[in-house]
Amino acid sequence: MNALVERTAAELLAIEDRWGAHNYHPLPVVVSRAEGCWVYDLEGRRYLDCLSAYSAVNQGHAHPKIVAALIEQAKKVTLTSRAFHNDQLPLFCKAVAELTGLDVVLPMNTGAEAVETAIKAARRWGHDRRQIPDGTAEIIVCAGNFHGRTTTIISASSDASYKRGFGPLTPGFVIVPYGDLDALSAAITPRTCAFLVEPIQCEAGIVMPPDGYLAAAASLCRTHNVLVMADEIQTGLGRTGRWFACEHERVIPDVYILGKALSGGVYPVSVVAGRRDVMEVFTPGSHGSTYGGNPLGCAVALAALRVIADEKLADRSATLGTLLLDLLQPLVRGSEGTARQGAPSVRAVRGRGLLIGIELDRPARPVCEQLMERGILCKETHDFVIRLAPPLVIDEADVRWLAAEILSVLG
Ligand code: IF1
Repeated sequence: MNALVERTAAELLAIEDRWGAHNYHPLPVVVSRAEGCWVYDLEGRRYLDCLSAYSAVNQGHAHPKIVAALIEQAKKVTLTSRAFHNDQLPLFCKAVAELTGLDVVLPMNTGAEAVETAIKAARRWGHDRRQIPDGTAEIIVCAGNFHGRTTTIISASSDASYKRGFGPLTPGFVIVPYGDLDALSAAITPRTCAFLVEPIQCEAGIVMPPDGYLAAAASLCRTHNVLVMADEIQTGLGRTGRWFACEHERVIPDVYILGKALSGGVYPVSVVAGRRDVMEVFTPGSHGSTYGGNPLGCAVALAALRVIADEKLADRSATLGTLLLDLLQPLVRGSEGTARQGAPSVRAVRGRGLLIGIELDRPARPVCEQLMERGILCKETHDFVIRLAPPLVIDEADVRWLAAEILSVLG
């Protein structure tokens, strides 16, 4: 029990294996320190972080301005509950509303909680504003979606491994193929209250819908008075080269769901931002969370948003993402009309901004292990795709080094 005893990585792995639940299969690296794009293991080896905690650390690890905000606010007040007001929440709500172009903001903590909040908002809006009988509202979601791990959210998943044995599940979700406008159109009924969608499906393997899909889906939904709820928990806040991935198609959804980088990886903060008529369905006593909107989280999030703006991280993501995609082109067979051979195992390289997937014809895990040996941490998604999503503060030299290492491992 003596915390002062220094443990080796092998000892820590053994302790975690014995005492921790086995709901993950992490790479065998034990991180004990991180700064910017780099994480350090117990022996002081450094690795380029190409996961960024699933895009929570867009601003880079331990960003000094975000950490300073955390420390300053922690010395003042950390938690009041919503039974009282605090002096950070109003400014945070205003900042998120102005950023998203939406009217009203409801803070929660984790992504899944924010998605749950959006689901409740959509159903009650359907009931109160569209006279959909209580208990019959439908929300359309896409095959391959990932919106979180709660019992209701996994009910909307098309992935059996997320659901097995966890029933009874929550009814009211209709699954359509991602990127298929006709299927969406056919699925809309008088009971449909909302369409919940990721502008790019990350967990599915950085899957991008056909150009124009999001805009056309949004206009279809508008025609039928169905809410568009964009889950930008992973794609938002600069990751794809814009503040929000919806902007690539000039879509402003009725509801934005944000989390992860909203606090730069420092402290969990999520929000639902929505149109006034949607968010007004929440009246006192109908929804809440002990930690939601706490002053510590709000101060951290305000600083985290300021960093994205001040350091122009969305632009940086666009520029460096384009560079990285270009540098990876030799992996792609016959690209740009050339007779290029490509890398034998690579099926496709795709992405937007610094959110890039390399799809292989074989399991990606061994490649991730090889990259780890070379000082690069990335994580496979859905077995065959390597996800590259470094912090947006990465510099050009490191992008070039990363590309060279990947070419050398896969080439
Ligand atoms: C894990 C995946 C990524 C999300 C979107 C909601 C949530 C997430 C679009 C829920 C969370 C995380 C959770 C994390 C792994 C990760 C993930 F592989 F599982 F799918 F990023 F791609 N909407 N995504 O991506 O947010 O409640 O976790 O705060 O370990 O499960 P959360």
